[in-house]
Amino acid sequence: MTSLPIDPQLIADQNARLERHVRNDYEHLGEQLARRDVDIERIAAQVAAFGVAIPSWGVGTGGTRFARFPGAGEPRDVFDKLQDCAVIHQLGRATPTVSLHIPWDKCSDYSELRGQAQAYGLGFDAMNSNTFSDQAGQPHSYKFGSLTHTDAGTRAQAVAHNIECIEIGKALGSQALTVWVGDGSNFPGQQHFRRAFDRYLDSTRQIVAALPADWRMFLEHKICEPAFYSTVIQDWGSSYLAATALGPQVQCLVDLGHHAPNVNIELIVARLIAANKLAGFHFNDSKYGDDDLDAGSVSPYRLFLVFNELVAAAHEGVAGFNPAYMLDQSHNVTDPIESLIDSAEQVQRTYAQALLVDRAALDAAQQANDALAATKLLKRAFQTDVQPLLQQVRLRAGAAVDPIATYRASGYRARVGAARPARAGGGGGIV
Ligand SMILES: [Mn+2]
Repeated sequence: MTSLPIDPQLIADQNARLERHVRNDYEHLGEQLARRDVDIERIAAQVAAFGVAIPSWGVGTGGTRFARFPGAGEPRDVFDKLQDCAVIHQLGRATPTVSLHIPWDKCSDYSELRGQAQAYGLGFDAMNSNTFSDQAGQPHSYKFGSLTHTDAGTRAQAVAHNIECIEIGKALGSQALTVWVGDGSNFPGQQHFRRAFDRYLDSTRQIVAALPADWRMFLEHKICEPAFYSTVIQDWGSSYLAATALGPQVQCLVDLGHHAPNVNIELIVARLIAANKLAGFHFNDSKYGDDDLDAGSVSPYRLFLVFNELVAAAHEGVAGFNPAYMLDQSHNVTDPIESLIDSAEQVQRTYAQALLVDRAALDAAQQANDALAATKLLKRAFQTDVQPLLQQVRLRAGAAVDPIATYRASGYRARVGAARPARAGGGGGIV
């Protein structure tokens, strides 16, 4: 029996001081929404059922290509990471699953890991493979690619690694594999574009053949980095072509940071929904490129417009619509636990706001070509302060009304700082 990492009595004590305010604010918001013919209890039930996965690598301090500045109590292995994820879920109740990365999260006993997760009330989301860096002792290097490498032995090694990720995922109860490759080129002429894509399809076909019938495979595209001239799965078009060639179990994952500047991401989302090829999301935010900043920290309205498409698809009952939601961020200057609690709340908040869009009125405005009325309907939903609703949902679930304040009051970081001695060294690199 594993006890939860934060004392439930502390949460109860902290909540008791705020409970009356939450009740009053929630009642007031309920009255406001009722005037818009919105039932606050219906929204609260949908928000309570919403979850976004935590990436295991997100609970460690991130870094840039220049340096990494580790914090106290960094997780040392996957069990430490799971404990940090349990803190995030206990306080926020918005993150019921963890997404693992192999080989970073390899361990000797996956049934023990699964049992530990269950004790925390956590499950496992998509598995993530790594063929963008070399591991000690591997026979072939990924310096010039993995699934698309010109050398057949290197491709076979990358395929075998992805199949190993599926096997580990099966032991943990996961049902999806996310494949992102750093393959590409740094010089014009370095790579034969069409042949590299064909090799990608040949390799990924072998991975798809190893997928259990109830699994999905998520293809994650990225415009650049680590290859800076071209990447093999560069954009949603390449991703869609591959997913279409690979069959119904394969879909396209949208990482918000993996697009060219000013790309209309919500339009891509709509296209993928229409084609029944939307796998899900890696939520984060950015100012310049793949910055991996906290979700909604720079462009909350863009995040809202993405959720507007998702809520519209669910509202219209689009067949097969079942996106997976995950955060994918690099926390360089904050306590990763605080960033992840706050980002999960931001995603939850944005979902709630998108649920407030008056769909019938929007349909009518679109039909009548009333552009101003249509855009104001979106703004009205986005500008609604749903904080009392989020607080009420957490209060009812036994989570913290103010999760960051309760986390700071718990002393958790200092506790794990003492229990997890800092490791020496630590080079640069994006985590
Ligand atoms: Mn990603």
